[in-house]
Amino acid sequence: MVRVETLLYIVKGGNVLLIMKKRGLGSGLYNGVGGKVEEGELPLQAAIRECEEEIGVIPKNVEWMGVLEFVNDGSIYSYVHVFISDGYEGELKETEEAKPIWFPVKNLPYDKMWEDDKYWLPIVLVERKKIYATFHFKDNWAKLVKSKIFILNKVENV
Ligand code: 6OG
Repeated sequence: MVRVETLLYIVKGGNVLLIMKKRGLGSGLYNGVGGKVEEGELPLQAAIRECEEEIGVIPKNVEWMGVLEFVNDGSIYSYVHVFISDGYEGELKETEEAKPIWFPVKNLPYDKMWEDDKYWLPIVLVERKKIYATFHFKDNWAKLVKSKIFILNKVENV
């Protein structure tokens, strides 16, 4: 089954809130907050819920920034909806799943992040452009072998 997941980045004053993921896929790596979209939920709702569950705060002014398609060993694994937010309500806390940590947007710990992040995250966080991207990994996520990033630049309301 293809998963639909979310990733949310709270960006404030040139810094971005990442989590050190403590369990699940990508544990030991820094990432945005997020997880699976549940039955009957919109990706935006899931992004807000996951943020509250993982670090105890409600993100404000959440904006959709695109979709990432992840393929592992030739099989589609997930579609991840990406969001940014400009702040939050509540008190940040560490949970069993995640530890929140701020980093300067222009100096992210890419050596301790998923290999795809260095290619697309600056486009979203610094250039503030919306994207659709595909990333092909092999050997059970060990190596990124192919990627393509489309910049979305026109909206048609019909
Ligand atoms: P759980 O399955 O533990 O949530 N995710 C990825 N994030 C990045 N930056 N790169 C990837 O490259 C990723 N694959 C998955 C989506 C997994 C969380 O990790 C994200 C979810 O937020 C392969 O519930």
